[in-house]
Amino acid sequence: MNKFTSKVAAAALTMTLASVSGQALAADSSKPIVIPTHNWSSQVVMAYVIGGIFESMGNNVEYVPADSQAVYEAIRNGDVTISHEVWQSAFGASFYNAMEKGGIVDAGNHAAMTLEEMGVPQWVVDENLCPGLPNWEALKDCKDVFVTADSGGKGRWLEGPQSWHGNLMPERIAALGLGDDYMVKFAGGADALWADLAAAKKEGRGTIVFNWTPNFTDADGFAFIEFPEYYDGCRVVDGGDGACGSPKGWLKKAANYKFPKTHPAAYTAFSKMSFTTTHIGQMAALVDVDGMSHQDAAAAWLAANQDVVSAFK
Ligand code: TMO
Repeated sequence: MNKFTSKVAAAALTMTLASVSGQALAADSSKPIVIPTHNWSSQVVMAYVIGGIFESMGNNVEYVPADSQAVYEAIRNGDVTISHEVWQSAFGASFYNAMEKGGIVDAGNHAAMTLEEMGVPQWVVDENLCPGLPNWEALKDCKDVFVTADSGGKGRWLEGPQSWHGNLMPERIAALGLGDDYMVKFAGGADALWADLAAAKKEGRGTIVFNWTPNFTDADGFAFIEFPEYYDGCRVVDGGDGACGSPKGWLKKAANYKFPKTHPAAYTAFSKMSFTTTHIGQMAALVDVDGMSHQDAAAAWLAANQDVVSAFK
C-alpha cells in the first residue's frame, strides 16, 4: 500500500468500525457559531482564522463586533459563542466574574504566554534616554524626556483605549507616587499607539506606550517597564493599593456552556486550538506591518499554516 491507499483503507476501516458499533457521531448544529471581533489586530485576524477552520469543518459562523469587557456577559447569555483571546491582565476578572454567575466555560489555554504593560521602544533603552530603564524607578528622574504637547508639562503615558482596562494605569501612577510627574492619555484606538511609536522613532523622541506580547512589535524590540511584581489582589479593582505591574499571564479561550453540546466537533477543535507567540505575532504583523485587511490576513495565515491547523481538527 502506498501512502494514499493506506489512507483510504484507514478511512474505510474507521467507517466500518463506526457502523459496527452503531454509534454515529453527533452532528454539529447548523446554527451559526458567533465569534466576536474586538479592537486589536491579532484578535480580529484570529477570529477569521478560527471561523475559517469551523467553516472548513462544515459549520456556519457569524462575526459580531463586541466590547472586549462586556463580551463575557454576552457569552454567558449565549448571544456570543466563544472568546478566543482572553488576556489575563485585561480580561481575567471579567471572565471569572461571568463564570461565577454561570454559563461560560474555560476552553483551555493557548501556548503563548502574555504581558500587557507600559513600555518604551528598545532604542530608547539602547540610547540611554532615561538611564535605568526598564526599571520603573528610573522614571522618577526623567519626566522631561516624555513630555508632549498634550501632557501639561508632565511625562505622558500613552495608554490604549480605556475600554481595555479602565483606570488601571492612572491608579498605578498614583500608587507609585508618580502623580506629580506623569499623566495618562488614552488612545482612541490601537493604531494611535503604532503611529506614536513610528513618529517618536522618526523624531528621536522618547515615548511611553501601552503594548503587549505576543504582538508584531516583538520583532522590532520593545522594552516593557519592570514595575513591582504583580500578585493577586494588588490592583485597586481587586482591593489592593495598585502599586504593581501587570502579570506575566495566560491567554485563554472561553465558550458558552452549551457550545460543546450544540457543536461537538467544532468545540472539540476549539478546545485543541493553541496558538504560539510566533503565530499570534504573525497574525498581527500581516495587518499592522503588511497592511492587509483582517480577512485577507486570516486567509493568508491559514494557507501558510495548514499543518498547524490540521492538528486541531
Ligand atoms: C487586550 N490587549 C491585547 C489589547 O491588551
